[in-house]
Amino acid sequence: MLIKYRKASDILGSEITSKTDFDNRRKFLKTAALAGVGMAASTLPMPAFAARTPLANVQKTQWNTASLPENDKINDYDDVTGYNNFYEFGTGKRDPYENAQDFEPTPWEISVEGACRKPGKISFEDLTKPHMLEERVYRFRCVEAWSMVIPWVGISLGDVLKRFEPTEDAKYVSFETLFDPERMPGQKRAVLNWPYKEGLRIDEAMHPLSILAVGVFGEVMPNQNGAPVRLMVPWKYGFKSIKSIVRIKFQKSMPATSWNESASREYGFYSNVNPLKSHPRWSQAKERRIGEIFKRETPMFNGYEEEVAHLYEGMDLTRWF
Ligand SMILES: Nc1nc2c(c(=O)[nH]1)N[C@H]1C(S)=C(S)[C@@H](COP(=O)(O)O)O[C@H]1N2
Ligand SMILES: [Mo]
Repeated sequence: MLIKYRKASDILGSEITSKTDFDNRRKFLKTAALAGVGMAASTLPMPAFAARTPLANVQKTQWNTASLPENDKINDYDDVTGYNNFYEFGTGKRDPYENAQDFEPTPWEISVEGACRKPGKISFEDLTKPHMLEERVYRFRCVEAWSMVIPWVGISLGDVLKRFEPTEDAKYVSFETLFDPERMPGQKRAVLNWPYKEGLRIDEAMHPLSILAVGVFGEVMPNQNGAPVRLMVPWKYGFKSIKSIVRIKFQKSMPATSWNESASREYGFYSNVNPLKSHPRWSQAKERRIGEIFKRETPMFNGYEEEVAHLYEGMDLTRWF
């Protein structure tokens, strides 16, 4: 058996419950929240939702569990899927879990445009079809100075991009999340310039660590984590890893990004994890691993320095933050 974190058969009997049970739980959670009952994410009951489906053909790679240092333990499933940032479903850490359950991520299409010879639309099924899915256990560092270790399932972003034959003009790649306020109710409030937008330099996008993630813990991506497909670039702050992608565009100029548009002094285009460059309102030198009490030091490029430092040779990373 390839995936050993959490088998579908373990989940089926014990946790998949009826819609009524689920609604009752949601009511309970709301009441508990109103009553100010504090609960750790990991003690909350899991709801039943369509996403608890195992993925087939997942292979382990050099980035699987075995490659992580002893002190980097995979976070609990309940933390990975219950403590999220996904403003399309609310700005609280618990909101995506609570509000994204009814989101329907199928059918799904991504439009690939711009400086490439073969632009077009690609369905989620076609996107993932020719690839063997890979498990990649990555450290994940949010700009808010918390972190987790997450076993993603994904495909190489570079392999996908090459299918569209980018041209010489493709210096950057931009990404956009679905814009549909009826399905993503957080978009009814102007907390960001919707749709959520992100971007990478083409060499960053083509780097073997960059993936399009379609699952976690060997299962189909839960809605709150960015179903059905999201970016995962582990040496950058978490907000670069845009969720629920519907558009990818090759372009000559540096793409606009939602967080940079909202606060350019705080969020630059590169957003590489850098303990030496403070956020204007807090230090980035340390982080709290979710599930731990004491802070850890944040490593340069989130610990992926050996793999990615060459991409930024000669650049002043305090200027290009
Ligand atoms: N579309 C979209 N993508 C997004 C976000 C968001 O609000 N909307 N939040 C980002 C931030 S700040 C983080 S830390 C990660 C969180 O990913 P996770 O919830 O799977 O841990 O998603 C990123 N991608
Ligand atoms: Mo974040």
